[in-house]
Amino acid sequence: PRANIGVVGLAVMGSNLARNLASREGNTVAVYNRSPERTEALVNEHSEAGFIPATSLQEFAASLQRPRTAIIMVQAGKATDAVIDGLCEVFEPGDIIVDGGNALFTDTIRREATVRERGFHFVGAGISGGEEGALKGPSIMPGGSAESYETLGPILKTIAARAPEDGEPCVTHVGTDGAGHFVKMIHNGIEYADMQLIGEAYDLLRRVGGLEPAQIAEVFSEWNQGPLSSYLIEITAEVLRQVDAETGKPFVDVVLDQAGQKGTGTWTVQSALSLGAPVSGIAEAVFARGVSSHPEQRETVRPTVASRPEPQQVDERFVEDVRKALYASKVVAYAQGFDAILAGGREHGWELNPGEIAKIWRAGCIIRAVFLGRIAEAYGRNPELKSLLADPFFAGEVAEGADAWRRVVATAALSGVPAPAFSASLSYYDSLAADRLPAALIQGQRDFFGAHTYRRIDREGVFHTDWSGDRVERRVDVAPK
Ligand code: NBP
Repeated sequence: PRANIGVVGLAVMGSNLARNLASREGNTVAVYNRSPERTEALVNEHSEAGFIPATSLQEFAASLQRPRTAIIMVQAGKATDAVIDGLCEVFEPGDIIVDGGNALFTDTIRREATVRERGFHFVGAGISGGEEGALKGPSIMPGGSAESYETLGPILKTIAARAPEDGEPCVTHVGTDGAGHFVKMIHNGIEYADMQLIGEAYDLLRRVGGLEPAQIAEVFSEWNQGPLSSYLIEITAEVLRQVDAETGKPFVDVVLDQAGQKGTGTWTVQSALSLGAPVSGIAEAVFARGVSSHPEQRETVRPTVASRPEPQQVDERFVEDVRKALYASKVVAYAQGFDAILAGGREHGWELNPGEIAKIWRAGCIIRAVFLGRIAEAYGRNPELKSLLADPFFAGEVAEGADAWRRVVATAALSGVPAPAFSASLSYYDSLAADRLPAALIQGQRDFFGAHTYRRIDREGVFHTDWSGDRVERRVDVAPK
């Protein structure tokens, strides 16, 4: 056996990952795909890679050094289970099976338990960065046992993206069983929020600020030089600069305004809801895609809206205001995302390190940004941080932009331009900052209709007012669930 690593599943992601692995010194890569044509095509097109092709899983297993380490890159779901079963037939105890697909983390928890029973290591690894990342260097979020990471970690370090700040590879052992796929899922949720916030900034600059797409592209390119510098801002400028060859119109004006999704944003929000983690920025981003993709509903409602407001008059300050609103809302989205990560860790018994997670997102993945280095620093300063918004650096940044943020949200509302993620993020910030919340009134309502009881600000204990009788307050012993 000559290969130190194998890849099963040679569609675009698996092929690119295999080529990436083969291009790094010290790796010899075994490759296998259910349909042999894909294997042949890869090996023929990339003879320089020195792949060891296999036409059966037996042959694949025989070509791997022990402990055998194989990365599965097949369609998430049933295909993954089928390949895991197949590998368990031909591997031996102690070997390492890695799922690099986009699995739901609860599936990974289940698979890890089953595979471990059979004596193998199972690692669910979130891999971000799309096709190009797989080929040139992704951000990798492996879960699984610490023991398997001793073998797998050094191999993954050879292919991971490297952070521009310090050259560190963007991979770390995230936590046990499903931790890697969980963190990858939240990454995708944050990506939804980031994209929505950028979309709202564009919409406001255009519809209120009166700028054309090409001008907005310039604005984004300029923003990309500062603290907002990120892959998503960079590609936004590219997309806005694009002109449709057929019509000569801006590309954004010829694309149907119905956003697609593959479901990872929905998973993030569902999981966060179960964890009691309020990820309103991410949720609004998922909802906004949902609203956009029901044209029949939009077409029914649009004519019923009698008068739509004129865009507010804005001055030259507006562009900078939007930048600050975008930045502050982004801080909130990440604060919420990291809260969800930590809540998941508590729920599932993972010792997640938020600073390390921020670090491995600095390159390779879609949300890569200068900003993530700042988040890593914040958790480095205080690993027990209760919210990113409480970190002195981010608190200062958001406070500095707060007036602009408020002007932008108010301007959007008065202009009739939807800005769900901007406004939800601002409300979240104001909620955390408020001296008192109307939750007190809600407790009163709950006690009124359901005798759900409440606590007082001035005394220990649990209380209930007899709303339907004498309206006298009584202390009760146990709060009902
Ligand atoms: P696909 O998701 O299109 O899956 C195609 C691969 O699955 C082929 O190799 C196919 O083999 C194999 N396969 C299927 Br389908 N059913 C199988 C079965 N029952 N047994 C064995 N193999 C089976 O490939 P992809 O687009 O390269 O994505 C691979 C994974 O990476 C997915 O989980 C995807 O969600 C994830 N992904 C991640 C990113 C990212 O940015 N991180 C991007 C895109 C995809 P065949 O050739 O014999 O049909």
